Amino acid sequence: GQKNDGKGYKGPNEWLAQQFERLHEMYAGQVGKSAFAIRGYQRAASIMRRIEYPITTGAQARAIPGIGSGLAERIDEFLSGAPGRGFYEDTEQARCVGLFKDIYGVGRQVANELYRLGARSITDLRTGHYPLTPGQQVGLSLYEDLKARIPREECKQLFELIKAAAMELDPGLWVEIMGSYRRGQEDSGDVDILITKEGQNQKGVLGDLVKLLREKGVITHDLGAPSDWNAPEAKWMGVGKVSPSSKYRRIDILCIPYEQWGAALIYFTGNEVFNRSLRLYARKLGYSLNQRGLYKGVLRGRDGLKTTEGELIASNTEQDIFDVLGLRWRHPHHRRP
Ligand code: DCP
Ligand code: MG
Ligand code: MN
Repeated sequence: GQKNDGKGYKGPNEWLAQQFERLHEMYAGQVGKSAFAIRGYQRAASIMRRIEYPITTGAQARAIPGIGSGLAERIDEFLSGAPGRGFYEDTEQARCVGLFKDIYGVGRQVANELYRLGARSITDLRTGHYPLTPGQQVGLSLYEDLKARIPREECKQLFELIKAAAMELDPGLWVEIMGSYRRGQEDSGDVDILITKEGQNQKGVLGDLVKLLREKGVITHDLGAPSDWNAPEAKWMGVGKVSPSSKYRRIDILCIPYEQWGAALIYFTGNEVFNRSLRLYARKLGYSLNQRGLYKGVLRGRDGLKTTEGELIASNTEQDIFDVLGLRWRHPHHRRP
């Protein structure tokens, strides 16, 4: 081998080592890839540098401790120049799209567009000029925080701050924490809050609540305001934190009419797959279930879309709805498909 400007000895497999390093860089930070596989490429690079004889086939490398069949296949792909996994699937574009999709408000399509416009990293997006909506800009600026899971205890603290503010406005409000927290999960992606008021509509309370929480520093950013703050059903989406030194967290607040409490509880508790299977089950019995209630006599066109609303059968409590469907009430912790 030859000397390498002071950095050490370049062995006969330096080129292979660099191919593995390139794969490792592509994978690092990509969602949905196992950390084990990613580290495997890094390890393979150092093994390539340690081996003192030239490696010419994957089969030959397979005999080296630490080189499994997957890595041996990559070696054959590198050597043949075949468009295998290392050359084809794990392109820089795939890595960037995987990275950008983790930004709140950015889907696959926008992620691809950002790549096409030249962005290759979160820093590129932060320092360059890219066409992002106000919500996506919030997502980008809080990227690291919003990507993190929220520990159960912190969900509870946020819920209690929100509930206390709601009680200040109106002690007659019902405030509940929903989503993955209600299903008992140890951590959550966001905090989901459901609000109603017994006997009457909670019209207008959402706007007052968001304003109050903003003054208290609990709410810091808006991501989606309702088109009509005074509608009987209104949803706010945004960001907040339990204290100035804690992480920014996603928060959803849904306000609904009192009569819809049970149906909204089912909907907002989820999970999404459980909801879908419950709706399908209701449909098989001739009903229609949505976040407002359980309906009978809903007429559907050939496309399956509703042509009439039907008659409301149950919506006040979860039990009412499960009863009509002939199902035992299912504890939220067991609401998986
Ligand atoms: N929901 C649904 N269909 C959707 C989105 C949501 O039925 N397309 C319902 C079921 C979810 C609930 O709303 O459980 C809350 O939505 P989230 O996206 O907040 O999901 P989770 O709270 O279940 O999980 P996470 O911890 O990721 O927030
Ligand atoms: Mg949630
Ligand atoms: Mn949510």
